[in-house]
Order: sequence, then structure tokens, then C-alpha cells
Amino acid sequence: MPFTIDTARGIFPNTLAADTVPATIARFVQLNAEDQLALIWFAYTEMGTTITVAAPGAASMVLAEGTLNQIKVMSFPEQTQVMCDLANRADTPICRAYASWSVNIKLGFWYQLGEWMAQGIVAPIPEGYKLSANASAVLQAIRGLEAGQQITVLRNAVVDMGYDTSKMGSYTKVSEPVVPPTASAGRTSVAIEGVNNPTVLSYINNMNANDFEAVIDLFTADGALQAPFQRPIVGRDNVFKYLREDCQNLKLMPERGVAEPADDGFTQIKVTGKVLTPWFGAVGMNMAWRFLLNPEGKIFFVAIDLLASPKELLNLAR
Ligand code: 45D
Repeated sequence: MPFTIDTARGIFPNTLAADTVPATIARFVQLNAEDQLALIWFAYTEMGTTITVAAPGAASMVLAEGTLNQIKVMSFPEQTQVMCDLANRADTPICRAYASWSVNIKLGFWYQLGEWMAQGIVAPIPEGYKLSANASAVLQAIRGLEAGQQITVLRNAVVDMGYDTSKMGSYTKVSEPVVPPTASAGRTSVAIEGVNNPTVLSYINNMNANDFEAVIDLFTADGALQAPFQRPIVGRDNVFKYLREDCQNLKLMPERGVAEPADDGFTQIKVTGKVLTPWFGAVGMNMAWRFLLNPEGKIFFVAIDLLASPKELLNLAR
């Protein structure tokens, strides 16, 4: 039977992803807005004692600047209202602007609000704020996760805020300018124990060089990419757009893998290793890539998984 995107998603079914992340988010979104904001504040400040977040690039800050300046001059109650509106996904001009931003702009916006909250420029979480029992339990669950999973929970919480884009009709998506690919002299090349497939090596090396034109050339026309806990993004145009908008300046550090023939002349390859994000340079996230290549060596499907534990880095079973 020829592969479909749906059947491709099932390759290497023994891969154990960090399902605690979506489970935690599902509990988080049930909380009321005040609890959500206070909980993230507590989680973010606690994490800040062990891992540092990098200040966002100027480019993403410029794009959020108008909204940030609007919030800066508000009274504390008005600022609190704006933050609750975002958590409540209300229909307000600020929630609509927020919804149109790329992930990095959203994160940069909250980074700035967090700085201003610490400095007393934006309404802080009220002194002695007491989380509800449910919220305390969610915070406790977050404390028990490894660092790569914690930052993914924070990221997903932020991404889900703002107005619902599916209710917005037509709107213009706002994202950072695309950085030029790394010049050839500055490029790195990886070695993967057990895998010397040229498509896979080229995928990793070109991702690390922000060379998304070269990355997308590796895909079939109907190829798909599945990011952690997401539905597959299907088709070259959509994948290319995603790469340029949300995947700049990542560092992929694959360690080992396995390649083997699949049906119809396809090849399935699983690689495990670490990924660093530009936000938390010190947090190596435990990841797997599951590739399905067509007989010509083009990528028909690749899934990127956040792994359940470091132990999974050694799991190459099919
Ligand atoms: O509500 O091969 C306050 C793909 C309190 C592509 C706050 C990939 C109030 C293909 C503290 C102010 C992309 C899939 C909020 C590979 C409040 C590919 C602020 C993988 C919200 C490898 C909170 C990429 C703040 C990966 C400031 C795995 C929170 C990328 C900030 C992973 C949170 C990236 C930040 C991750 C989180 C980034 C900055 C997980 C960043 C996380």
C-alpha cells in the first residue's frame, strides 16, 4: 500500500513523546485568567533562577512596540485587564493584534511585559496572590518536568493566547524579517552515529544555517512536516512559510540514528539528539526526527518529537 501522510505519521511507533506537555496545557487552559497569569509568573520566575532566557532580537520587539507602548501608559487595572483579555482570548483590538503575530513576536511581547512587571512599570501579580487548588496542582506538575518540557509548556501557553485567528476573517500575519542564510564559511556539518543518509544530513546542516530554500528543496511537492504536538503541515509552500516564520536560529544537534528500508522503496530513518532554541541557549531539548524518504531520497514526511525522557535518546527500536 502506498504511504499517505496519515500512515507516515505512524513510523517508529515506539517513540515515546512528552505527552505530559499537552496534558499540562489542557489543565492550564481550564483555569481562570487570573490564575493563568499568576501561575505563569510563578513558573517563569522560578525557572529564571536556574535557566536564563535571552532577550529577544530587536526585530521582533519593533513589531510589538506599538502595542507595548500602548500598554505601558495604562493604569495598573487597565494593564491587568489587557493581560486577562489575552488569557481569555477576548475580542479586543490588542487581542487581535496579538493573534496576528508569529510565535517569536508573542514571546518577545511577554518577555517585555515580564521585565516591566518586575520593574513595577506594569501591574505585578498582587502580593500574596493565592493560586486556586487546581492552579497549584498544575504549577506542581510543571515543576516536575524537565527543563525542555517546561519551556515548551510556557511557549504553548503563550501561543494559545489572544483572539482566535479562525474568527478573524482576513488578516495580515506579522513575523520577523527572514535572516539571510549563514555564509558557506560559517556553516557547520554534523555527524550522526548510524546514519549517513545525505538527505538527512543536508536537512540538519541547512536548518542550522537558516537556509530554508535548501531545506525545502529536500521535500517532495506533497511532503509534510509535523512539529511537536501539532498536526502535519502539508505541501512545500506551507512548510516553507512555516520554516521562515517560526524556525530561525535553531541549533539541531543530532547524536545517533537508524535507517532501514520501508514499503514501496521508501526509507525510514529515526534520529535522536538535542535541539537548542535561541531563547534558552542552555536548555538542550531531547528530540527525535522521524523521516520517511521516497525512492528518490526526497522527504515525504518528517515528524519532530519532544521526547518523554533522556532515556528515549537511546530508543531506536522500530
Ligand atoms: O501570562 O527540525 C509573564 C521545528 C506572566 C522545525 C508571562 C523544530 C504573565 C523542524 C511571566 C509575564 C521548529 C519543529 C506570561 C525542529 C503571563 C525541526 C511571560 C523544533 C505569559 C528541530 C512568559 C524546534 C514568558 C523546537 C516571557 C523544539 C515566557 C523549538 C517565555 C522549541 C517563554 C522552542 C519562552 C521552545 C519559551 C521555545 C521564551 C520550546 C520559548 C520556548
